[in-house]
Amino acid sequence: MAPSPTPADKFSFGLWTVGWQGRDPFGHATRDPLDPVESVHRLAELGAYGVTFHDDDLIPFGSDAATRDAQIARFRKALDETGLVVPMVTTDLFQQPVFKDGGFTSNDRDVRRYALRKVLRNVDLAAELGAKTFVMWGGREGSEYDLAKDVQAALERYREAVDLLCQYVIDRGYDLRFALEPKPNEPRGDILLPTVGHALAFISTLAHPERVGVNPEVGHEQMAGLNFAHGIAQALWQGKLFHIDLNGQRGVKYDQDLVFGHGDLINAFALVDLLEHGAPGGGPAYEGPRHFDYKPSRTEDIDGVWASAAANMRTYLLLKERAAAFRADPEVAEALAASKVAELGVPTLGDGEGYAELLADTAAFENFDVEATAARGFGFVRLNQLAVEHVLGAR
Ligand code: GLT
Ligand code: MN
Ligand code: MN
Repeated sequence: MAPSPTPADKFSFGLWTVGWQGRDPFGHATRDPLDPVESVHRLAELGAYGVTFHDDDLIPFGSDAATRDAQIARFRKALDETGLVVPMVTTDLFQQPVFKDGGFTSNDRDVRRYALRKVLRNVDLAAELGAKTFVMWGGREGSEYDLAKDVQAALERYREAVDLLCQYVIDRGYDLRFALEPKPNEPRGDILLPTVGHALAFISTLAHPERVGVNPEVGHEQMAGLNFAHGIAQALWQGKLFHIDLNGQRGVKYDQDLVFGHGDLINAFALVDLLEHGAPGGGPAYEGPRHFDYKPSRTEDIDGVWASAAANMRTYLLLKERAAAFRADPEVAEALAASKVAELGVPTLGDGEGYAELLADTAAFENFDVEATAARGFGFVRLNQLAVEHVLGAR
C-alpha cells in the first residue's frame, strides 16, 4: 500500500523549491515561473501542510508598498483557501548584486546596515503570518580570497547581527526563533559557519543562545563529506534542531538538492528512524516540520515538478514505514542487543560513583580481561544488513 501524505505528517516546501526554473551557472531556465498562489494550491492538493518562502520569493525585490501588500494579500487568501500554514520564513541576502560580499558580514558597513533593515522587515512579516522559525542561510557570508576577509571580524559582525535580531523579537514579543543553516561552500568559495558543528559553537557565543538553533540540510553536510544523521543527532542532543531541510546529495560535489532519498538512502533511513523514534538511549525525537529543500531537476517539465514534490513525501513515508518495521522485528531487537546498542545509554559510572570508587574497582582494571573483551565482535555488520533488507522490503 502506497502511503499518502496528510497534513498530520507536517510536510512543508519552500516556494523556491517547486518554483525553481532550472537556471544554473551553465544554462538558462527550462521552466516558466510559477505563481506562489498556484504553488500553495498544488502543494495542499498533494498533502503538504506548510509552505515557506524568502521575502523575495513572494514579493519581487524592489516592489513598492502597494505591490507588496497586494502580493501578501493574495498569498494569505491562498493559505486561507487551502488551510496551508507558514511554519517558517527565511531571508534572501544572496541573490541581489548588493549582497555579493555578503549581508551581515559584507566588508561594506552600509551593506550590513541595509541587510539588517531588510531582515527586520521580513521578521515582521514572518511573525504576522504566524511562522515560528526564521531561517538564516548565509550563502554569501564568506570569501574566495583568504586575505580579503577578516574572518574573526566577520564572526563578530555575524554575532552582532543575530544578537540584534534576537533583541528585536524579544522586544516585540514575537514567538519566533532563529535557525542558522550551515553550508560549506557554494556560492562563496568558503562560507562562514560551514557545518552544523561550527554553527552550534557560534550559537554558544550569542547573547540569547536559547533563541537560536540550526536548520541543517542533508546535502550541505554531505558536501563536506560529513554524516548527516550524526549532525542531526548532535543538534537534537543539544536541543538545537529547530528546523530541518530534507533532500538528496550524491557525495562531495556541487549542491545537488535532489529529492529526499535520491542520495544516500541508507543514511536517509537512519535519519528518518532518528527523527521519528528518537535515539535508542532515550534521546529526543524531532517534532518540527519535515521541510523539503530540493530542486526539481532541470530536465523535468511542470508535471515532473509536482511528481518530484510528491516523491519527497512518499519516500519519507516509505522510510518511516520501514523504520517502524525495523524496530518491530524480533531479529533486529536481538541484533541490537548483541551489538550492545542500548548499553551505550547506561552511564559509565554507577550511581554515586566517582573516580575514587572507580579507582577502587579492581574489576574495571586489574581483573579486567582485556584479551577476551578485545576478541569479541560487535556484530554491527549483521545489524546493518538487517537495516538494508528492511529498506529493500525484503523483510
Ligand atoms: C537557498 C539555499 C537553501 C536555503 C534557502 C534558505 S536559500 O535556496 O540553497 O539551502 O535553505 O534561505
Ligand atoms: Mn542545498
Ligand atoms: Mn536549505
